[in-house]
Amino acid sequence: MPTPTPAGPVVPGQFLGVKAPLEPARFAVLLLPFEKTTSYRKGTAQGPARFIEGSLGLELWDEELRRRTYRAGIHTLRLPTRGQGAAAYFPRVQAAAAGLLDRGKTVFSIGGEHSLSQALIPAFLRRHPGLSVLHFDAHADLRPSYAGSPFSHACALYPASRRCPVVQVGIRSIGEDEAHLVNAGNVVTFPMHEHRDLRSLLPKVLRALTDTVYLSIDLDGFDPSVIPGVGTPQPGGFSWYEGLDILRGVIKGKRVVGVDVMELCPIDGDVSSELAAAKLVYRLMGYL
Ligand SMILES: [Mn+2]
Repeated sequence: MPTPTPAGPVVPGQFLGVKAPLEPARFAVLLLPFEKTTSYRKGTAQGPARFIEGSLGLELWDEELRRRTYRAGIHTLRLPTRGQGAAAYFPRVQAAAAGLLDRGKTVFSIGGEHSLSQALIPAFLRRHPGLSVLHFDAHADLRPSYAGSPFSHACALYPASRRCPVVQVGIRSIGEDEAHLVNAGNVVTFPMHEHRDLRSLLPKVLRALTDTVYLSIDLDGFDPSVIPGVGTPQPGGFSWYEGLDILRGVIKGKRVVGVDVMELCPIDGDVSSELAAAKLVYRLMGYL
């Protein structure tokens, strides 16, 4: 466990163990423990709680950025599901995100399953009509519906792809039934096997995005050797530093207005995934 911090003693349930009031915090961490449609490994409902536990293992001083990012203020909120399905829970998610946006917060939403992005992205689109989405994922997630549900994790980006540009990186699993939606319409897809050279990938990604960007990160975009605790792992993902290079490049080159980090599915006895997820969020806050 970390020692008491300059901000005070470790506060359970708070990102990094540091409590900050909503005002004047720069960042909001919105915990969304929603899981209804997982199709392979189950357990992402535990993702947000384990993400918070993982964050307690981090140093508050960011060794790469050489600063204490938490001093900008990070307020942690959770939105319990009360057993609700997507039809009832997603409007609450959208309203929560919109309320935080109205207060000028930079919102990091933590899942939970990736279909939550269907509730989040519209809140950002309403506020930023020129928005585009960087979709970091192993899976294309473009199916209009899957296993009988349009709210499936396998459909996470379909609604956004009908409304705004969606740029996909890390992709290495595409269903035959969604292949016609890849690199079509608003969607620009950079399949992993064709884009192994990151130095040439980043400029292409920046060209495909608009100026204002929402980051939708499925942790399985990283290689399972980096983050094994995901619902549907796929080999051949980004290394830790490759992933950071892409995300840092987009944050530096664009105006990133919101981030979601989805599909953390903890493995009992292995804290590496939740620690990596928490470190990713803290590092992205630092880049911002
Ligand atoms: Mn995925």
